[in-house]
Amino acid sequence: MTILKKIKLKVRKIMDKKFYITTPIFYPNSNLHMGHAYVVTICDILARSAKLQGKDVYFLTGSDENTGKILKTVAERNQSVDFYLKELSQNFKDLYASLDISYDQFIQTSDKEKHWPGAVALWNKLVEAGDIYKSKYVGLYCVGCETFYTEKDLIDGKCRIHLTAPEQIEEENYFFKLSKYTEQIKNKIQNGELEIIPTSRKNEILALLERGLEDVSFSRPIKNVPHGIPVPNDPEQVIYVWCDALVNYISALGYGLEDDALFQKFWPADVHVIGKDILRFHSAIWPAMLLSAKLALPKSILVHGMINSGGHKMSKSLGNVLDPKELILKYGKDAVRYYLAREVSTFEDSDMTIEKFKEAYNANLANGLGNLVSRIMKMAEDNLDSPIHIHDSEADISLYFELLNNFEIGKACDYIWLQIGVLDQYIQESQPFKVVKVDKEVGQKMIAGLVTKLYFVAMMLDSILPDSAEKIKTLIKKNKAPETPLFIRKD
Ligand code: ME8
Repeated sequence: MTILKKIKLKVRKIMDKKFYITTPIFYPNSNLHMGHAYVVTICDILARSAKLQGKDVYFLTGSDENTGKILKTVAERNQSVDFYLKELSQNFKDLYASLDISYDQFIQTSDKEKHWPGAVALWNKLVEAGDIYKSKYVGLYCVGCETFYTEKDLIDGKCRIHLTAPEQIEEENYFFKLSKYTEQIKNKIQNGELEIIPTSRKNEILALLERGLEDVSFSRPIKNVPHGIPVPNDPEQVIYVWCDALVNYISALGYGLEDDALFQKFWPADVHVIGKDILRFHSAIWPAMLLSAKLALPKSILVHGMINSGGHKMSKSLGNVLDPKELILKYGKDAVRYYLAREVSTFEDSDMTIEKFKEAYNANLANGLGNLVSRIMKMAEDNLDSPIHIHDSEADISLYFELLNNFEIGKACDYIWLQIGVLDQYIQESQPFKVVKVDKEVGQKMIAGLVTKLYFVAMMLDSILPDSAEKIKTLIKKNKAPETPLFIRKD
């Protein structure tokens, strides 16, 4: 790519006044675990940060409901699909509320009014482009992944993710001409029009494109997924759940509906945030669908690292699934947000255990941030005559925002905790609490300076720990020390 083009892409990113960010839409086969809490939390941090930088933000999340795998669960529970989905989506929303997730819309793909017209409209576009044809699919299908596999995708004949043997199926399906778009997608990823972050994931998808893409089966017989979206003009078939799920990113904005103002305003997405497990769907199948329908491609795809627990992938059978709700109850929402933002690597896989969580909580929240707030505000309450008035414009936190604009969430947190360390050290070395006793004016100046810097820390924390940031700002406004520490040490 030429330097000029690179600069143009960067300028496009900075100048754009709108910011559209999405999470994956989750399967509603059980409650969300820590991995799901992770992706919604990092999206929330990026959404809040964009808003604080004056962007018009739209933050989408939701659930992927036209999947065959919930049929087993509802049969076991003797419930209807609708009843089950209602209960589960409410659980999702409760978790979001308990983590202060500032989403704008929770899309459910079972929503016949909101989502189905978009899925049908897009399908019709693929047909119009001549990219849908009927053929026989003979092969393997893993219901857990809702994915068609070949023998070479398996380990010992089993799906790598679910460790079960996929079903052998023989079906007459509609296929999508994915192969036709291989070169175009490769070019767009290579020249940065579709940015895949980090580079290791970009290289992984480029290697896949280099080997070439095969056409994919894009529908299933209705008897397998009776609650799926019917294929237009063929009542025997439903749209393959991944085709329907990916469309959520535009149907939520009104694509296919009369009122598509949100679509006109926010598409293309600035960033789809996903885990590496669904990279191929987002950086090969989704761009191909958009190219076929002559729609703009998302600007970037951020592929985050996965959370393992005790060295293993979280799984119910291993009993190592971490429930975010339990940690929120015991430690508070900001403690969980802190851990996910800073202690989990943004791009690499990380291991999470309760022991690690407690250690980080005590060291960096109870001792680090919490202690600093108590120390500074105690000095301020005891020695300042009135609250300090600070204007947001006095702060220079552009470096912090730059890190977040580059999706470096962990580094952005390190930057804040570096400032916390500097303030701690200053108090220790300069001892303003002693100075103020011998020279009131100089001591007061030092304390006012500390309060101002603490305010800047709170401004940065706005996107990461919104609740704590608000508490710190209120204490500063009232010139009061907290009655109880912001984070109480846990043994
Ligand atoms: O794949 N660590 O839904 P899903 C970190 N419905 N993140 C994790 C994680 C872990 N251990 N486990 C899951 C689906 N995630 C489809 C998506 S999108 C059009 C359709 C996160 O419920 C991660 O972001 O299996 C992963 O990509 C996503 O949850 C998968 O959620």
